[in-house]
Amino acid sequence: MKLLADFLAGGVPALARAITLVENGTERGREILEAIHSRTGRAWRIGVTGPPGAGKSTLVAALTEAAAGAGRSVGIVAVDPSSPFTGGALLGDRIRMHEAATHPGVFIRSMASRGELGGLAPTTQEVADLLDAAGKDPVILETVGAGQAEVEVAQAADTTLVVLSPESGDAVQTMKAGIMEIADIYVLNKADREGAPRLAIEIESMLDARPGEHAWRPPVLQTVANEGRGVPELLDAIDRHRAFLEGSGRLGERRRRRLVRRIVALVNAAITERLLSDRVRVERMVELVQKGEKSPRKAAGEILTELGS
Ligand SMILES: Nc1nc2c(ncn2[C@@H]2O[C@H](COP(=O)(O)OP(=O)(O)O)[C@@H](O)[C@H]2O)c(=O)[nH]1
Ligand SMILES: [Mg+2]
Repeated sequence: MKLLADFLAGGVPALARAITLVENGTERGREILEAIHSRTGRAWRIGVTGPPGAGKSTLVAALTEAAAGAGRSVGIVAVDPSSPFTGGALLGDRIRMHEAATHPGVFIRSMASRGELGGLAPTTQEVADLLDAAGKDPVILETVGAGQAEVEVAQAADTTLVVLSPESGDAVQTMKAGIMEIADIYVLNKADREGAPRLAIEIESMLDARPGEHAWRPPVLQTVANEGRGVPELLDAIDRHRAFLEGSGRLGERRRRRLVRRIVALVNAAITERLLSDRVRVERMVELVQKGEKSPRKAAGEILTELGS
């Protein structure tokens, strides 16, 4: 395939095209994913999540500037309908993103979020695979924090940054269930605004109160993303987290868990798709359940068996 050859030769248009094919769920997209899979796993995947307006996109642009300035080739997947990467933002933000994007080697792709949850689109990890195989490192995944999306981005990342700002409100409120477990690094952005030190103290005390043993204590960093302040320290912290995961053998375990989730999710999606395309089978079972001939669980079990045969 010419496209594949161009992709492997490092062609930027070929990368963009391959991403589109994968996003659209095409057969050629799947072929490309098969062909490049053995080349994935080299990029460090950084997840960036947090409430809207905390400064995630600005921070991603600043991180990209710094990494690209150090000669690295950065890939960005922004899963956010309101992302400045796609437009829909203030002019100043767009300019900043475009500056980040003009570094040679930087590749930015925006993706629509899935449904009202703002969650990661199912193909996000595949797009990250393409960027990884194309030699991008790091690959940064930005998603707007909306419950499930935070957890999903953490599951797709090697290092997860939870970005908060003094405006995100009371830390205790922000730290809703689950988020304490996903942050590898806390970034308190907008440290130029009032309330950042207090937020830092709140998060530190929450970390103190974590039950159980923890080999990694997430650092709590303060940044002013639009001025690049605190960004070198953040890059250092990401490197330290990487060294921790690699040195302790946890990286392999983390990536294995990621694959388990990915494969289970793909199986789920495939089953759902088959069921939706075979409503008659489902309707038949529903009738039997309604007549009291089977329980819903029994019906589900039989459908599964039929699908597998
Ligand atoms: N004062 C201040 N404003 C910032 C900072 N970082 C980002 N902003 C501004 O906050 C707004 C939201 O930033 P954005 O990156 O789009 O947030 P996101 O929704 O989390 O991606 C924009 O107007 C940014 O220019 C910061 O450190 N300090
Ligand atoms: Mg954003």
